[in-house]
Formats: sequence, structure tokens, C-alpha cells
Amino acid sequence: MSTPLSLVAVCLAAALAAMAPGGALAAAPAAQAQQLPRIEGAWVRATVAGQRGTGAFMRITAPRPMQLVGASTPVAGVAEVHEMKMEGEVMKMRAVTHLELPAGRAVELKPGGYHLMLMELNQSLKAGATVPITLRLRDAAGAESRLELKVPVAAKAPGGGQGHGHMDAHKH
Ligand SMILES: [Cu+2]
Repeated sequence: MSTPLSLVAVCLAAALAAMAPGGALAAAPAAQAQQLPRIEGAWVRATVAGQRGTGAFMRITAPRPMQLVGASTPVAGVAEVHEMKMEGEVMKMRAVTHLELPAGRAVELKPGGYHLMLMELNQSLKAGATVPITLRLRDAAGAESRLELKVPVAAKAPGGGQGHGHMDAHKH
């Protein structure tokens, strides 16, 4: 495992379990962290001046059944999980309450499909910059955890989906 950069897992579930009476669910934070999803090929689409919204994309592989239930980032007032769908001839997008992450199967957030929608941007996002994004996840038992990412800003998908997809923001 070599993620030199920035894949910091913060486990709410462990904290919650620790507070639970009886502590039957208590587990070491490290053990919990290993059960969080693997993120590959993450990027945020760069914006132009005045643009208030953009999308964030990545491939998410959960080691156990989970749901992506939300996201947040300091650069946007609102971050939502969106899906895009053809309605008749028109491509429409809408917020979804959760996105299923089956165990061991990569779920792709990509242009034209599911994505994280970042709205009410408070700054423009230039290619080469890095944006912190926190994913909120829920497991089958209802325990929530958070996964903190540092996601590179790019004009288009990095590497055309090739390569091993680590989150090295500064590889060109
Ligand atoms: Cu959207």
C-alpha cells in the first residue's frame, strides 16, 4: 500500500461505537479505516471565473456494502450526490439521497453519470489546485463514517482512466 499523499480516513463509526454503552461494537480505528472505500482517479472539474457549480468524479470501491450518503467541501456551500439521466431527449440531473456501494465492485462517478455536485462555490477552481472533499458513508448496520480526500482540480479526467489511479495530484 503506497498512498504517500492525502488519503486520510477519519472514522466516525469508531467514535460512535466507543460512546455506545457496552462497547460491543468498539473496534480499533485502524481496523475500521481499512474497511473504508478505496478511491481512485478522483478529480474536480476546473471552473472559469464566475462559475458557481462544478462536478467531482472518482471511482469508489467499498470493501463491504456501504452507501455514499453525502459530501462536503470548504470550497462549496453545497455538495450533493447527483445522478444524470436521459429524460426523453434531455439529460437531467438530480440529487439522490444515497448511492449504493456494493462490496468489492467499483462504482464510477463520472461526467454524464453519478457525480458529486459542488454548488455555491466560494472561489474559482484552477487546474493544478487541490480541493479537500469529505465523503459521508453509511454501512449496512447504519454506522456512519467519513473519508477525507484531497482531490486534484483538472480540466478533464486525468489519464483517460488508465494507470493505477492513485491520487497523486501532481502527476502530469
Ligand atoms: Cu449535478
